[in-house]
Amino acid sequence: MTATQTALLSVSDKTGIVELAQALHAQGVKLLSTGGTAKLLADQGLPVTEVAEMTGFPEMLDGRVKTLHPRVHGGLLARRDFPTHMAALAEHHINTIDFLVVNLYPFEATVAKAGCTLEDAIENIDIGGPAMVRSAAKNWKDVAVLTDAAQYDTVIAELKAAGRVSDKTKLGLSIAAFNRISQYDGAISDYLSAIQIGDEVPAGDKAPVLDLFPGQSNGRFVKVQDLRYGENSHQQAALYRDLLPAPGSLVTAKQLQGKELSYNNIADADAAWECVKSFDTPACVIVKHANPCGVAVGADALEAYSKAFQTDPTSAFGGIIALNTPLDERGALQISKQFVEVLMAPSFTPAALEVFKSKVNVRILQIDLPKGGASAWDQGRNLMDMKRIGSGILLQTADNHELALSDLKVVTTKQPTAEELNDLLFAWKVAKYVKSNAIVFCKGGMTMGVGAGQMSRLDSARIASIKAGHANLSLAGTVVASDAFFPFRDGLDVVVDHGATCVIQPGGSMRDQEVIDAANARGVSMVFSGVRHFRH
Ligand code: 93A
Repeated sequence: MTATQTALLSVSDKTGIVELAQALHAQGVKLLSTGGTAKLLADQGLPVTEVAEMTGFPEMLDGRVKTLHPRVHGGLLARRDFPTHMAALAEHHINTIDFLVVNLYPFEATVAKAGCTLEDAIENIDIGGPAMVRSAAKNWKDVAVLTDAAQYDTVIAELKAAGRVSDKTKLGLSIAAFNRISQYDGAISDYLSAIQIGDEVPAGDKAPVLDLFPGQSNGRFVKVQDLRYGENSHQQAALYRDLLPAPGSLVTAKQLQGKELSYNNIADADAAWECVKSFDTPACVIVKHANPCGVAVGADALEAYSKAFQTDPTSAFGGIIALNTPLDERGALQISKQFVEVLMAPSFTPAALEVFKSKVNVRILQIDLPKGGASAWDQGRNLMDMKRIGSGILLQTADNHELALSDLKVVTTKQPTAEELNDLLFAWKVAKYVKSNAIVFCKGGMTMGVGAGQMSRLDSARIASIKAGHANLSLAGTVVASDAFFPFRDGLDVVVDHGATCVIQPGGSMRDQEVIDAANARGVSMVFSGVRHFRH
């Protein structure tokens, strides 16, 4: 080692600090330290200079200002290879600091304790510690920054062996330091955010906060509950919600009766709720296995439900039913005729709840709609969508595109009628929530046949037609929505063979002209939406 090196030690958790200081001292490193740490080291007979003595400034404001001084930050931040930096240090009588050993005020442990007051929490927000850690971590080539007792041995071993700490280790220490600071700041922001919404961040490791997308306002999740199992009984599962859930989202639901929700219940309920809340008028969505098997609008809950049920009574058995409108006794009596797993609505009349009282297994959820109705729907939406893949995660912004009448481009000679246009927009809304390939027949504000999740669009079209047949519904004069373009005319031919008179699809295929010609030849109208709604 050439010039004398200096270490600044300032730790709340004093584990291993004496041994580290002894080892540094044995290597000829000068020791600088803050009040409590300095006292402990001095008590062990180590020669240590207090930071206050070095800066010529006492610790003040009950310790809030201890190390926030240019003598400290100058010593940490100066680049040893920049003559101007070194000259500035010399001019101001500042010595370099080569090792920084800091662990922070125990904010996380403090707020995890029962009865922690806001005052306690605030006093445990470390300011000077993270500031020094950031300075040192930024200047990692010249400063080894230790933020965890588990790092002490490696640094000492390298120092003993080579008289210096390797660049690789110093960079690793810098990364660990920035990770620690971002965790620490995340914990503070979670705690304060939770206070602001009058909620409590559940304490300790029982409810860890997951910080999946640091820096994103909706990237932090708190555990709501463990679930009995996942999609299948051999899988473990838990529900987490956004730290600040959007109004009108499923996780804000109040369960009024029924058994605990299962993993699949929650996934299906979410699909149904997201779809139903996109309608401005009374609507009902029935979901099975993540797909709508019946969707309808109507004058009230009874009418919307009755129409939605008609689409596919077989699949609706054991379904998840979502309404965006209050449920009264008449609607409840009708719904109670079928086996229902989960029933959701913004409100229930007492008489409606009475209907289900004896059906103790029916899970009833009350969920407020986002204020401002479907037009304010974005309030209740996820900004980020995610899918786990092998050793990775796919992230995308959510599919929140909404189609307006003015977006439609009629591509056929025949124009859609006003009634067909209404149904087109309805069908398009539904298709967005149907797994790809999605083909949705609709008429009069209700689904008449839903083909979902097939690997070929042609099969989805066939299945939708078959299902309509099973439900004794006539597809004559229906409109059809296709979530993505028809790659060939065959899909169009199938839906027209079954009676469709008007089709909406994104367009954009190499063979658009072939499909347009087919529509013209068959005397139906077709519009392009210009957007695709794959959902996998
Ligand atoms: O109150 S602070 O935010 N202000 C400071 O200037 C400061 N400098 C170091 N907290 C500060 N620290 C923290 O003090 C360190 O991060 C460490 O956790 C603790 C060590 O204090 P002591 O050596 O007096 O026990």
